[in-house]
Order: sequence, then C-alpha cells, then structure tokens
Amino acid sequence: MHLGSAKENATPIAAQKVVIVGLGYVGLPLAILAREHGHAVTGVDISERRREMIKSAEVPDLEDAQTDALKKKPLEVMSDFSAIALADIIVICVPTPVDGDHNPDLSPVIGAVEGIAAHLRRGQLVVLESTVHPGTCEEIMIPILEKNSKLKAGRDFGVAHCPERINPGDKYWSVSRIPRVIGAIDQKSLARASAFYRSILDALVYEMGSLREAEAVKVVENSFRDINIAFVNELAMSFTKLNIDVVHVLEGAATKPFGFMIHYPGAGVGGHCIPVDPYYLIRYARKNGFSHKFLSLAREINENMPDFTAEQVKTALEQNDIDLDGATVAVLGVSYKPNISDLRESPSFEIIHELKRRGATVRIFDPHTPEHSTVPALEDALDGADAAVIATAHREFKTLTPDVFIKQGVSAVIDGRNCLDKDQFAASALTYRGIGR
Ligand code: SAJ
Repeated sequence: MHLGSAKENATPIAAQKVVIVGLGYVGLPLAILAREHGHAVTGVDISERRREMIKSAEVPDLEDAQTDALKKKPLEVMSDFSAIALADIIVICVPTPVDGDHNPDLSPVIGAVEGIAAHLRRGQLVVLESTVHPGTCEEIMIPILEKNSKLKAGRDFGVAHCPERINPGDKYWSVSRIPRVIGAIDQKSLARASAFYRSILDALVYEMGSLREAEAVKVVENSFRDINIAFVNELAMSFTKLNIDVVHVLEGAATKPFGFMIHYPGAGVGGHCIPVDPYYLIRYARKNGFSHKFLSLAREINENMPDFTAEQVKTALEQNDIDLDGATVAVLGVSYKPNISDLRESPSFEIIHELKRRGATVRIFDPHTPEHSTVPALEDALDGADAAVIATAHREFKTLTPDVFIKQGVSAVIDGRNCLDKDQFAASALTYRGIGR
C-alpha cells in the first residue's frame, strides 16, 4: 500500500513558465510566490474587475508584502487562455461553490479546463488546486482535457492535484509556509508537481498515492472542522438550557494535553470552505451508494445556528418586556470571519433573515464591508435600537463595553461570537446572552 511520503530533499527544478488560471484569494498569492522564486508567471482571470484590481495593486485582503510585490512588478494578467500554449505548468485555482441546494457547482472548474484544453500541448503539466470531491480529476477534468486536445493524459501531458489551503486573514500561515499534499496521475507527474511546489514553498510537500487520495484530504480536513464546530454548537444549545457556560467547559477540557482539540460555538459557520466542502463529499458518496449521516447532521446543526441566535434575541428582549416583532435590532458584522471583508456563505445574512422573519427592523454595520452596511457608523446602528447582535468578532467590536450600548438605549446584547467580556456585560444593566453562555 502506498504510504504518503514526505521527501524533504527538494529536487531542483529549472525556471518554469507557469500560467495560473483564477487569480482569487488562492491563485493570486500563488502567482506572486511562484514569481518570487524565479518562475515566469502569467495569470488568467475572466473577471475584468479582478484584472484591474491586480494591475493597480489594489486587492482587498492581500498581505502587505504581496501588495508590495505587485506594486514593484505588475503581474501579467490576461482574460483569455492563449498564454496556455506557452506554459510548462498550468495551475487551476478557480472557485468551487455549492448552489442553493448545497449541490457542488463545478462549472468554474469545467470552464477553466475547457479553456486550457483548447491550447494544451504535449509535455505540459496541469495542476488542479481547487477543492473538489474525490474523482473529479479522473471523471471530469481529464476526460475534457483529452477529448478537446486529442492528447492522452499521462502519456502526453501530466496531471496532479494539490488542494489549496489558504487561510484568509491569517498573517502567520501564509501560502509559502503551509504544508501541501499532492496526488498525481503517475509518478512522473507527481515528481514534477512536487519539484515545482518544493521550489516555491518553505513547507512540507507530502506525496499521496493517487489523485483521489489528494482530493479526499481536503474535504476530510474541512469536514473534520465542520463536525467539531457542530459538536460545540450542539453543546452550546444544550448548556443554554442547563445554565452552564460552554466556553468555560471547553477551555477546561482543553487543559487535557492529548485527545482534545478545542473549537468554539458561534452564530453560524461561513466561508468558502467549511460549510461547502462537506457537501462535496456527502453528494459524491451518495452518488456512489453511501450516505454520510454524521456529516449531514453536522451541517444541519451548523446551519441552524442563525435561527438559534435569532431566538436568543427574542428571549433576551422578552426579559425586558419587548417583543422582537416590531423591535429594532443592530446586527454588527457581515464578514464570515473577523477582520476581513469576505462575505461568502456568511451566517450574518441568515441571522438578518431570521430576525426579519420574526418581525424585527434590522440595521447592519460592518466596518470591513461598508457597502453591505445600512448605516455609516456604529452609533447609527445602536441609536435607539432595542438589541444588538455581534455576528462577526471584528477587532472593532471585541473591545466594546456596556456603556456604549446603554447610552444609545440598547437593552439586550447577543454576543454571537462570545467575543465580549461576559462578566462585564452580565454585571451591567444590559441583558447579555452569548452562544452557550
Ligand atoms: N467557526 C466557528 N467555530 C470555530 C471555528 C470557526 O464557529 O471554532 C466559524 C467561523 O466563525 C467561520 C467559519 O466557521 O464563520 C469558518 O471559519 P474558519 O476559521 O474555518 O475559516 P475559513 O473558512 O477561512 O477556514 C480556513 C480553512 N482553510 C482551508 O480550507 C485551506 C480551514 O481548513 C482552516 O482550518 C481554517 O481556515 C483555520 O484554521 O483558520
């Protein structure tokens, strides 16, 4: 049985002509990193707005060093796939969302693969970084590449999968230092892809036994996170009834140095990875005769947290003889995680929907996404509001004190990210509710 190998010795590789298809939060950092390590890099992105942002080096949520690199030397960015013909290595970094019914949407991947296939030539290596379900490379990507190029995968061109592991907003785990796994169609492609990634990363490049194994790694690591969040979210709902502070309990459990990994309850699970990737596995396994009951239940629990949060607002206001129906509620935070402007799958939208469904008037304020705020400042959001909900633990909200709310007439604060000083708020005139505390 093939065991993943973690060869440390980086085999040297000559400068490659690299074309990166998709210059979002995954492709752009990779393009900048590859260029820094001596490769000739061209980017392809179908979005004119994205191309313009890159050309003017004004890309949100990019690290300062990456922005500086773009300012120092603009990245060549194209709208069409003609550059593919001159490439040695082609890396696909396009989104893999799910649709409204949580069905995987591989159309961006298929679009990119079709564009590549039209210019594919012998000797090239195609690497897919987008998160996909096991089987995507063999059952979807390779057939399109072969059919449209009349070339044979393996024999005429290489194929590898190196799932992306970008962690938006994480200053420490930058793209250059995150370990990566790689699976490939054959040894030659594996060696070539490993040599490329080892030439640009200061991190482990771990070789898997197949494309399928590499595809499975990513959905497994993110499903792991989703089920663990669901576990603590269920505890939070249970402990609310039992009058136990779940955060204290989890922090107590985390003193155990082995066999426990803390996660935190909250108002919901957003982002481009955690709420999405489990569905890639759930749907593909179901197509192949297996039902992931546990993964599906974890999704159900996490997707229910916005509703639970709205219920917390309702019961907190009732303690002040205020009916949520007809009340004004300030929702603070729209981004799916702190201190960035990324809104994808953000639970904040569901929280707003659940509050409105219960008859509330909702004001929205997020300093990181002003375009999604309905008021220009925090004071405007709080002024005369009956309740406030912390939906995203932005740095601007974590330091708020009770008086900020009290002086604006707010009577209840629901801390959807358990990020406020609970003792301080509990001791104030406000009705304070956290998630599970
Ligand atoms: N969340 C919780 N409780 C937790 C952790 C997260 O409710 O204990 C919520 C967050 O509020 C957010 C969502 O889950 O709405 C996702 O948070 P995240 O910290 O997992 O952030 P992501 O979506 O950027 O996840 C990325 C992932 N990276 C990749 O897929 C390459 C994930 O694998 C990482 O574990 C995660 O960053 C990380 O560790 O920060």
